[in-house]
Amino acid sequence: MKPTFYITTAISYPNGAPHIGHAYEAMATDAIARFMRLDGRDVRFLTGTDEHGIKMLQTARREGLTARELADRNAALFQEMAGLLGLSNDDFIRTTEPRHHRAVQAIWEAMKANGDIYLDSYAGWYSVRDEAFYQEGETEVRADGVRYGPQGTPVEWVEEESYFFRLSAFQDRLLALYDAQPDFIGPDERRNEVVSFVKSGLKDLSISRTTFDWGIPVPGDPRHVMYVWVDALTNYITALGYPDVEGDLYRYWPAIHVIGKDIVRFHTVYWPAFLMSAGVPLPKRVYAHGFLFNRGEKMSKSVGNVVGPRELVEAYGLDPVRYFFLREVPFGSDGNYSHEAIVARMNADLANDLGNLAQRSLSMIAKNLGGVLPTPADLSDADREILAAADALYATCRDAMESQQIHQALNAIWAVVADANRYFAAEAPWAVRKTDEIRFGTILWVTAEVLRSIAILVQPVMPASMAKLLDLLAVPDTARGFDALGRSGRLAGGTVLPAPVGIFPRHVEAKPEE
Ligand code: ME8
Repeated sequence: MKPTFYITTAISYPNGAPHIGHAYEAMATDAIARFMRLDGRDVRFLTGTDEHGIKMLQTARREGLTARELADRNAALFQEMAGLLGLSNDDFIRTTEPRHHRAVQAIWEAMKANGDIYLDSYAGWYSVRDEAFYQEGETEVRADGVRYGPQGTPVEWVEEESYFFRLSAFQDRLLALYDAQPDFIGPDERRNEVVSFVKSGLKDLSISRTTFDWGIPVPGDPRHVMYVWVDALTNYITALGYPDVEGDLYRYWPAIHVIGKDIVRFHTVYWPAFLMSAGVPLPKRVYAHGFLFNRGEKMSKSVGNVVGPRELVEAYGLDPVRYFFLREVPFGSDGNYSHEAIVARMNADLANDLGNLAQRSLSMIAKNLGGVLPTPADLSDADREILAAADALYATCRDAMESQQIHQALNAIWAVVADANRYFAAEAPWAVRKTDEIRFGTILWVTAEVLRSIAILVQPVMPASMAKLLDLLAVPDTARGFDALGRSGRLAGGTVLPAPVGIFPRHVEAKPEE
């Protein structure tokens, strides 16, 4: 039996069309899911939409729609984005589905049965944009006279009857969790923030609202709908069949949650506390990526610099977009993107470094050897060295991907791409051919074999392009998993290769119209 691996993205608010921040999180999570599948895990990858709450309702009103109409219209755009980005998700959850309704009511009942839910009244600050309650000390009144929360969004005063979750009772258990499971929160910077937030003291959390009805009703008291974060977080277990914890899908729990840095508190304080209360085992890890900025500016509709995922994919192609974001932005840090930066990576890393190496070596096989992969003769030190560097990549990538350091895996791979280019230039097969056919064949075999390792390992990030490269190397579908890396899957001399074609076109600027 394969070991299971469960990974999730945050579920997005469909109060607008998906933006590049959503796409980034989805592509990164997809790359990890694909990596683990190729590495022999039984993977479950979940994404979806978070459709309830006051933010959705307010946006719908502004657009003259019902909340459900808005949710239906925009959830379809998120599903479309999953197709556009080539996501390999196994499920797409919408929090308006009956299966979710049932799971959320069940977790509420479980928390209540544990004595952690009580009725009182709430008076405090609320940010609709963050769907978050804040303590007064976390807010500030700015020069414009408006009071803002810690994420820079306006807060409003809320006063109403509300059910509360006894979060204050979980402070010690949460601190013990962060202590016992040091990699529960990553990166470390985020972990430190959470630990100090929890150490500073936790207040009970208001978890229901009475002033609107776009949400899941509280069991036994339908005047209240549940706080959208109780609802949203539960999606991760709904999708495994909760409350049927004996069901087949439940074997995938616990999860690794990939989220953005703005929602760490919900995932690492509230969520584990809800689960402890409900008697559900905790997630394995919560990893927060950074925010993407268009040339350093935060993307927002008001600033008008939102470039949608579709425009990016249409302009540069899917695989280059996936590669760009995952290589350029250390996963966990904020990052910038711009046309110039994307084109630079496309042309240097993809077209030149990897694309040209493949094109030049495979063309020599086609032209000089009738398209038949040569059999290597004795290996030189240089051959052995470059093969060893390629073989070592698996362990390096595995370590990096186990800790969500996608960029480190790509850095290591492209260091070997650079080595392979140096090897190819130094061995000068085009000159060797004239004096030593056998050595010529060996150089080309070694190069092809290095390309094979690279193509197998890059599949999670650029699935379509690497499928093409593996086709050019005549690697059968059954030999593209990580178990075929290294000696066990070496290319066999004598194999007939298909005619080489380019994998990565250079990006050429369109000429301005005369
Ligand atoms: O927070 N760069 O939904 P959401 C990178 N529904 N990531 C970004 C980003 C940016 N500019 N903007 C947003 C929610 N994100 C909740 C989640 S989970 C149970 C509920 C990330 O649509 C953000 O950090 O506002 C989050 O992880 C995801 O996109 C969805 O954001």
